[in-house]
Amino acid sequence: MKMPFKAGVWPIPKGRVKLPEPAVSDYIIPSTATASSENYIMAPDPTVTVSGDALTYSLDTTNKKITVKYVANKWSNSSDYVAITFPMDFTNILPSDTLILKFYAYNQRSDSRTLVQDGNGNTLLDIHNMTENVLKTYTVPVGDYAGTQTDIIIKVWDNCSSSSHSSSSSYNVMTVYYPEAGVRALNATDNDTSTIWHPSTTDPGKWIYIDAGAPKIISGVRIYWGSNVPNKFTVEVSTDATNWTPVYKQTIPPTPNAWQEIGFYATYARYIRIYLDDQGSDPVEIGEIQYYSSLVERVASEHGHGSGPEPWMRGANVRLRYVSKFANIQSRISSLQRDLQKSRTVNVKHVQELTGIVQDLKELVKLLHMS
Ligand SMILES: [Ca+2]
Repeated sequence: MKMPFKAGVWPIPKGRVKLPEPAVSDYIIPSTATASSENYIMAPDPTVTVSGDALTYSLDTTNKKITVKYVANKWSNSSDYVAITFPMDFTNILPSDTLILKFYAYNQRSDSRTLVQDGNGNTLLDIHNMTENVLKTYTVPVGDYAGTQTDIIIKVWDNCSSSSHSSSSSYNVMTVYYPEAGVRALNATDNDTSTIWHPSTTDPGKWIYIDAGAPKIISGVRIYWGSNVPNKFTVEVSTDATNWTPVYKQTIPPTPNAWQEIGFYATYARYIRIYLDDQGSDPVEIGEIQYYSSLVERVASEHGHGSGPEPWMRGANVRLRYVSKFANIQSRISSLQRDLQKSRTVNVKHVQELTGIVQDLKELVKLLHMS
């Protein structure tokens, strides 16, 4: 049984670097994730109805979006809105699944409102004054609807009652994208432990990987497991998302609904994959994946590489370049010895060189014993 990494326990094999145990704040949330399957469902085409005459819409079934617009020189009141009804089929979703809603507000009025309801009139989201000119994504738990069908209704309003709208013929109010329900890999990198990625089946060999954005020296990963945890899993790293090297294996189930921190020898990688060797009886649930790199880079930087880490590659193992800074110590000592034998006197240059060698040796010893 392989136990999780504990700082100070592992010896340091030649050419490998052990780094200080990270604090929670040292972990980095990756911006993207990719998985072996993303079993989500896209909403079918909606029916759209207009209440009042201050708003109109265009339905784009190819790009899966609806654009709601103001009508020139009209103003609305509370009964003027566009209602977009998506007949959602949640038959195959799991209790942990979510509904993902996306909106883009263009020239949005400050008194606007967007309401999301289920088929029974229960409110799922009620957004006022949505941020303009930014794609906004909202995630709503829909586990209560698992195994059922229900409408998801999105109502776009303008509550303006006293002033006229733009004098241009019309301008965009709001683009509403078709909702998606189920699980996406990005659920594992949204900084919310309650939104979860899980594989579509319990077959062995399902996986999810995160992207650190660029190759970095990485020495740890932090996983938030949901209710269903694997019997066996492997953490792997890669620089190209094609060739994977295992850095950690576990053959006992981790604790459900909890973070697990896993440390490994510093390695040069961009992608970190959680490979599920044995899921057990239910699809494994992963709430978040974060990686540990910043302190590694800081250590490298503190040892003469201010521009960032520059690793030597030896397979998946890493030899930091700052080790090479000390590689010529032996030849410097030999050179100093030869010089001293030749001159038979000790001058300031000799003392300076000797001091420099001792300084570098001290630094090297400190680095190798770091824990
Ligand atoms: Ca999440």
